[in-house]
Amino acid sequence: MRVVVATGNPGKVREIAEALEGLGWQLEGLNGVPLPEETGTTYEENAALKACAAAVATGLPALADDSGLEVSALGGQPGVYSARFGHRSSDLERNLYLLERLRGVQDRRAKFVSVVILAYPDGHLETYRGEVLGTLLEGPRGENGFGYDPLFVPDGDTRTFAEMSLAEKRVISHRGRALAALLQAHRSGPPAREVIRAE
Ligand code: ITT
Repeated sequence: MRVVVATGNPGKVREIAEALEGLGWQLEGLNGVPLPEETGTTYEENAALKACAAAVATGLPALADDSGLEVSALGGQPGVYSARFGHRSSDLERNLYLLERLRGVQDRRAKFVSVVILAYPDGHLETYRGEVLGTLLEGPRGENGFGYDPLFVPDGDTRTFAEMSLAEKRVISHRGRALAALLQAHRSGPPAREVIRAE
């Protein structure tokens, strides 16, 4: 099956390609198809916006991820607004801004959430969600990954996501968990659709 990966984030592309290798899908880039503005207020809404736009524009099934970091001491912020946190324009600036907001704060608990949606050109959607709990360091560690990875230590580990390989991060991460659910559902071909019959 040819599937468009509807993201402009190269870090997500790498993780999605590595996680779905076993399916034998032919993953394709956006090839100039623009992604819509993320006007939703939930991960599900924004993932659906991106996946549907790409599926309609290309006529192919399209996969999108909407994700974010929810920080306990900030009441769950930045959440769905993680990519624009503090109106900062780079990962480095957003990490510095987050550290600044958490300066002197004892409660370092945070949660990563990922919602992956596979949209078909006929409008059918499959939705998968993954979460991981962890804590935020007081300074960055590690060179791998993207976004807030250098600050986030998942529960049960001592390394940040940026100190892990793609495969190590996949086993634990929010996106890895959402993609594992997709992989499981597609183990023996596309999952059956629920049929709603009108009497
Ligand atoms: P697309 O919309 O084009 O997919 P994006 O980066 O704008 O790319 P989102 O709108 O879903 O994606 O924003 C999610 C942000 O949350 C992302 O930019 C990172 O800052 C952060 N984030 C999500 N998953 C992450 C991960 O696995 N590691 C580190 N940061 C992550």
